[in-house]
Amino acid sequence: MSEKELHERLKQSVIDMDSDAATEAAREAISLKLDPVACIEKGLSKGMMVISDMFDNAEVYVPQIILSAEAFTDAVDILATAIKGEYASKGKIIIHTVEGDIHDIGKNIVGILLQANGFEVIDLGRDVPVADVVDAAVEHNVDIIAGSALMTTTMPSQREILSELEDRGIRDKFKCLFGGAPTSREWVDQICADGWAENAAEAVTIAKELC
Ligand code: B12
Repeated sequence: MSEKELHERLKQSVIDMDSDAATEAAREAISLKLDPVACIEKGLSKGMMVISDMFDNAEVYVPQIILSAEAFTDAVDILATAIKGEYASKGKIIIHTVEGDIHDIGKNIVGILLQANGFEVIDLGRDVPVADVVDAAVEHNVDIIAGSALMTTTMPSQREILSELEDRGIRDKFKCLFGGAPTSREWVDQICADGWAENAAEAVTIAKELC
């Protein structure tokens, strides 16, 4: 089976909400020594995009999305074991999904790619209160605070993180890198964050610049 065919199978497994097919294709990709990052980006993520569009058009609903997300995550768990990070750490990053927001698929991809590119990544999970994000940044003495927001209603939490840093007098100790579908370069400029990226590959480039 060619690399392209396997990417297509991974994509289709997410669209079909079929966790068994996703894990089987992921295992096959590993045994064929295919690039795991390409499998995520050109296979699974493309499938998630199709499902996202179907969700936006009310062609599928929350229960189906959850099944697609499970298929996606199960396959990523297998592929991630084959992603090798560089030995020397390029910097320390905490990553999280902002308070009030439980969407974590994009955040997880960004975290995996950052790790694969030599960053030490501490994942705080999803729906993380602003104060906990700042506490963790201080405790782990990180270089970058990375935050994901998937809803227009939760984007303001990114601004609150910056306010919390200002209030504690530690804004200059951390670079803040934000992302998520409703965010934009204009948004991070408006709230005076340090970086924004549209996707996981770009997030790695910006993180390198910020460090
Ligand atoms: C999957 C999904 C879900 C799943 C989440 C599963 C999970 N574990 O994440 C479930 C079903 C649980 C869900 C629940 C809800 N959802 Co939802 N969901 C989606 C959906 C269809 C896809 C999101 C996704 O995973 N995309 C795929 C990933 C790969 O893309 P991504 O997240 O954008 O990430 C990429 C980039 O943005 C970037 N990036 C992401 N994070 C970061 C971070 C950094 C630091 C950087 C640099 C870059 C970066 O890189 C990533 C990789 O390339 C979107 C629709 C859409 N068009 O986005 C709606 C959507 C986000 N959901 C929506 C809503 C309303 C909800 C619910 C409130 C529904 C409900 N009534 O219960 C709840 C939310 C509850 C809560 N408190 O959070 C709305 C939000 C509307 C708004 N206000 O903005 C959307 C837009 C759908 C819609 N059109 O209405 N959802």
